[in-house]
Amino acid sequence: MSTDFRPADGLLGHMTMLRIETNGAIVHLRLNRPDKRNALNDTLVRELQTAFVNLPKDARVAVISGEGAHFSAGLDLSEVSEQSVSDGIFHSRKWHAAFDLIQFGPVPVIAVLHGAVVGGGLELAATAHLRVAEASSFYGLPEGQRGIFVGGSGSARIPRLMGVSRMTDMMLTGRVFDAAEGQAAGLSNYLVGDGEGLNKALELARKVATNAPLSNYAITQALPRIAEMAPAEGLFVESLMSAIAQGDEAAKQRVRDFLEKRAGKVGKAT
Ligand code: 1HE
Repeated sequence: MSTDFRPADGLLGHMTMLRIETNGAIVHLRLNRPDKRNALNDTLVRELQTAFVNLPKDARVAVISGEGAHFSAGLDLSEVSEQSVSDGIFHSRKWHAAFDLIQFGPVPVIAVLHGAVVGGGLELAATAHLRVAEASSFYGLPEGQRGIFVGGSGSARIPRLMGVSRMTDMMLTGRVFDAAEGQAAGLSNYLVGDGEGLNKALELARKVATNAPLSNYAITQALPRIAEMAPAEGLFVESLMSAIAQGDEAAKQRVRDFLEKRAGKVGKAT
């Protein structure tokens, strides 16, 4: 991690299971429970929710990674073994609320994956807008073997990455995908060597942070919603979103910059 990052101020600096650091436009949130393989207990899920509600005003991109040898071992099984049915519903709904704030929060989110990306850990990874996987990553959905079901929005988000058929295979048979299989299946956007994930994510974060904030917002908020709509409705929303984005002064300036030869060309370094 670059030394340019410093501990977050205020509330974000006082989490118990999340270590949060900032560097200008980039906020880095680290799941910090390596002794339990970053298993997601109530506190950690609540801290993620609190963090995304309270991101610094100048944040433009968030990066999520895991401390230790694994991204996350998923649901903390010690907290759910004696739950009643209604406890289970409310527990799942808390995850939904927290994870929705990540996917539909104010900034694009990049997840850095390594080691186990399992169960709820994969559900968390699926909330991110981009995923960078290190070679050590492996993906599993052991809910079938544990006698449970996904409860952290995985049934809605994971099939949109890899398809219902692959997810069904993982859940029914306990099939584990390695990093290369995960990349081929659509679970990651970038596959890098071990120890290279954070630098790659930060490189991407710096690029994403240079886009006009309203464009980034349209990409992360409008795009997935339009993809769920019937084409006629989607195209109508698209026309509104594109007009809103174009109308922003930041967009006008960027178009002028290109027309007056001050902006980079596609595929060429600026
Ligand atoms: C845990 C958990 C956990 C580890 N809940 N405590 N998730 C799973 O079924 C995955 C279960 N975990 C594993 O398969 C392995 O731990 C790993 C492959 C991720 C890592 O193996 P390893 O050898 O590095 O670690 P370990 O020795 O298994 O675990 C270290 C400690 O973490 C140990 O505790 P300790 O007190 O004995 O040191 C483990 O008990 C603890 N630990 N994973 C609780 N998940 C909203 S619905 C979502 C549904 C799901 O996520 S289901 C999938 C649950």
